[in-house]
Amino acid sequence: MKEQLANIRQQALAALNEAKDMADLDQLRVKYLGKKGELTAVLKQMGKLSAEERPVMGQLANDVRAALEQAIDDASQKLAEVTLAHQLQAEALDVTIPGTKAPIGHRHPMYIALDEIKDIFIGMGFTVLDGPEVELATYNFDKLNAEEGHPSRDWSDTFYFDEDSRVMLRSQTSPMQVRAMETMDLPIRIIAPGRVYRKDEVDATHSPMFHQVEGMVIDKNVTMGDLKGTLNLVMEELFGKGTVTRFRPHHFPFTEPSCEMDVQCHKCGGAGCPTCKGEGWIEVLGAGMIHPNVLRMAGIDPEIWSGWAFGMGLERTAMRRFKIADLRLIFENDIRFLEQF
Ligand code: 2NM
Repeated sequence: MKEQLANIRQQALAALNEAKDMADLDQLRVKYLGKKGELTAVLKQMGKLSAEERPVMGQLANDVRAALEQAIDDASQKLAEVTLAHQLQAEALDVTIPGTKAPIGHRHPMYIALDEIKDIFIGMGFTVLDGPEVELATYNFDKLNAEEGHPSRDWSDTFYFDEDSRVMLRSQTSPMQVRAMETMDLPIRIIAPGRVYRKDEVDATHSPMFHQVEGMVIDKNVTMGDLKGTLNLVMEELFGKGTVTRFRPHHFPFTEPSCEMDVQCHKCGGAGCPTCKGEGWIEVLGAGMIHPNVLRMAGIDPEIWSGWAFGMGLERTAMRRFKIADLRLIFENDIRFLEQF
């Protein structure tokens, strides 16, 4: 029996030395120390021993058990250390490696253009106004001298909310200019950018919702010369020094006289090319001297005060500024398009 115990001890220690992982260790623990293990099997034979031998063998068996338990503990600890060391190496984190950049968006090209326009006007002392997109026809038409029967008041052109054509989606931002005339102290220098709505079919140059920037100045002794000088400066800032412009007579109900403003084509210098459709000029805005009726309806005496106003399409301005060929690109928000700006 003594020999059996010595064998178990020797074999078990040798096997423990070979153990590769915790599963191996568990298997060995069961094999040698378990209820049906080899050491237990030997102990079961103790009954056959004499009374003198029994305590000696008992002691020896306990020594073997203690030695194996200790060896298993040691091996287990060593395995844990090795596993941890491997893990630490495998999962090492180098905090000095630059991180992966999160993709960051940027302003939409149309709002880049709008911010440029705002900066130009703010630099000249204008205030930027915001206002409602759902408007009263009174403010959108009547107070702007567009009488009943004016073509733009037609149901085929305007989004109305009610049968009586009283409430509508604004078709221009001028109602805000009227509100400014009614509420602000004179003199006034404002611009009014924002969304406007017209019943147009979508194509390369039209959309039922688009953006406008309108603006106006009301002061004493304001003339058409102020209108031309100011707008010329704006175009130079927007399209570059030396930008050539021209003003053509036009008609709007809310201004008299009225005009449209062109800039000479930056591509061909006025000779005519695809960009300007062979014209040599590109239309940029409408403008004029605010009609005395409009001033009077807003409670401003046209004998004392005068003013000029303009309105320009923001999409078209952004398209010119960034050489965008199709209006629909502005609204589709395709990342591949937006990333270019
Ligand atoms: C345009 C063209 C010409 C305009 C006039 C006014 C107001 F309220 F002062 F009368 N606001 N906007 C105006 C003038 C708008 O858009 C093409």
